[in-house]
Amino acid sequence: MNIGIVCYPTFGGSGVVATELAKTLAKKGHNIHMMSYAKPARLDTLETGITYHEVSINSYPLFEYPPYDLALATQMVNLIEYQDLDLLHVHYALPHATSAYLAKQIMAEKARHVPVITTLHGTDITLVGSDPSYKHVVEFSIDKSDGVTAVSEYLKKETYERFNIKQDIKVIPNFIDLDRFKKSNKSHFKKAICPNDEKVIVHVSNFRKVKRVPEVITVFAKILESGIESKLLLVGDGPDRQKAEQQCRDLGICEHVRFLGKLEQVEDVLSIADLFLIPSGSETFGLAALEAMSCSVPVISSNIGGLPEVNIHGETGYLCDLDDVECMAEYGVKILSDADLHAKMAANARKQAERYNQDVVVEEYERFYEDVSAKL
Ligand code: GMT
Repeated sequence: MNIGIVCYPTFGGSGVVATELAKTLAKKGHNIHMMSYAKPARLDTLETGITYHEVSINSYPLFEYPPYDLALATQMVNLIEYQDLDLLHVHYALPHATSAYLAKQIMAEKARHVPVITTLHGTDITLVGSDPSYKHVVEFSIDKSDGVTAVSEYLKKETYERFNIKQDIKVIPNFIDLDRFKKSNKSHFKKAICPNDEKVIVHVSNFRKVKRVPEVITVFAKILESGIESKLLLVGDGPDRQKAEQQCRDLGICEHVRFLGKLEQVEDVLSIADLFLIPSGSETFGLAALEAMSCSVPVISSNIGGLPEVNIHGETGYLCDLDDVECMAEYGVKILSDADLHAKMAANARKQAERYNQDVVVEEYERFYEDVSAKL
């Protein structure tokens, strides 16, 4: 098929899911055309079978807010016409599903009917999409898509609760490349970071408020206090980075904490990790947790959103109530001080990740493309 994929170009979340999907579909022989305002972080433009089309906006002095959604709709129309797209698959409803609806209507005027599939990821429903300033348009655009998928059962339920959506929503979970995300020997790296063989605790996120980075540091400080020699590696960057650095200074634990910034090869860091922390205040799936689990790293997370679907309490790690840093620290100490428990949970984590095998999940998307196209 000739497939148009639209996403945000982010290092994590929906941008990564869309890009990995594009790469896998291209390997299977589909022609993929990706659209975004910047090159998606995990996309190599030399990859065969994928063409990246940057959406450029003509900014005119009149525009305080240049209309990206219109430029994107125009790009979609161009690609449907000139690349003969069979289908548009947009990731993150806002504004992608709206631009796709517009492009679809324009093409319908030319008697060309192109199905639109919208994949809901999370904040497009929970934080941003349901905001009164966007809600009507997001609701309409999702409902007008020819196929809608959500990345977890939780997100599906949440979408029906927050919006008046009549469409069926199919849950197709996020997925993982099990060959790339697996524990590999990085002993040189481990030695450099942990000269005294300290335990390694990792957190990966975009450092937005919702990720609770200050809680990660509080939990780590408590684990240190318990006497477990350990290091905290923080991967990613974002609004709460400075606050987190200040907190480390205030607690006097800077020498044990490393801010690694945005990284391409997260699996290298996960390969030396003993524990992964994700205490988020909202999380519809928790792709970062899945990446850790695939590298055989037990996870301690909050018990909200889609996280309990991915991280199984007492098996692949532990779940705690939101903001309960005592609970997270206690479980952290428990896992890190019991080698047998750690080994069991590490093995379970990898086994659980295997349920999200990229090859299997991408086939689900292909079947969904066929079903939706056949109905049109
Ligand atoms: O906040 C983020 O992590 C980014 C956001 C996005 O849409 O890019 O992530 C959402 O989608 C991810 C991929 O499906 C999910 O794994 C995350 O749980 C979800 N984030 C939230 O719900 C906060």
